[in-house]
Amino acid sequence: MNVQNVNLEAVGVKFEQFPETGLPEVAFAGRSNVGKSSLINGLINRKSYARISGQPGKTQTINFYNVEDQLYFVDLPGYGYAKTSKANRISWGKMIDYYLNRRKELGMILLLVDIRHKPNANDLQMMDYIRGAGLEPLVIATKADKIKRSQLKKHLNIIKNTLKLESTDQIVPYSSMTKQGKDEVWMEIDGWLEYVQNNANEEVDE
Ligand SMILES: Nc1nc2c(ncn2[C@@H]2O[C@H](COP(=O)(O)OP(=O)(O)OP(=O)(O)O)[C@@H](O)[C@H]2O)c(=O)[nH]1
Ligand SMILES: [Mg+2]
Repeated sequence: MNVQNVNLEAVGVKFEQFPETGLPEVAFAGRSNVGKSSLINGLINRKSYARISGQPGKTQTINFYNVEDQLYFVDLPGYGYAKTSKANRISWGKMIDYYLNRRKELGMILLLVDIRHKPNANDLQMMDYIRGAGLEPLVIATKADKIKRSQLKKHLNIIKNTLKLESTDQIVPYSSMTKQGKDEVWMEIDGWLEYVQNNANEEVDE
């Protein structure tokens, strides 16, 4: 999709605050600082529409971005931020649980992991939450500019094995610096969106 128009339309921490949109949603999940907001900015051709910061734990609400009135990108708050309070962790869990399990619009989820590191217990738990909600994520290995090309395969395999992905599941290496992987991510989103839109039309026809 060639994106020109994007709007941050709603920010929510509670189920009642999630907007009623009727449009399909792609959610972005991953550890604090992994690059969720940067990926969103890359996909929508903006430098800093979704807030980015050197401070982990920047995005603490669920942010809904209307993309071309076709779909929403949903920036989920990151997890695994050590300095967060216990109360914060509990409310994070509640919010994510609500979102993943009750949000009818949610159709596709991107799970971001840092290409340099083996996914940790928090990532595995997120994977369980996602699969528990009946979804299989598209895994994005972020900060691909930080490793040598010759190391790429090795890193992707570690991620694949740790997250127990099927051999047919693909991982997309992405860099917000070089925009490597951007077209591939859009191809996946566009393919899914087309499928969702066709199915919606069929239901109306019947
Ligand atoms: N080198 C490099 N740095 C990146 C990349 N993506 C993000 N960063 C940097 O990593 C830091 C965190 O990026 P964010 O996009 O804010 O991460 P986030 O996942 O939204 O973080 P939270 O909102 O805290 O959950 C920033 O300093 C970014 O500039 C990348 O692909 N390559
Ligand atoms: Mg963020």
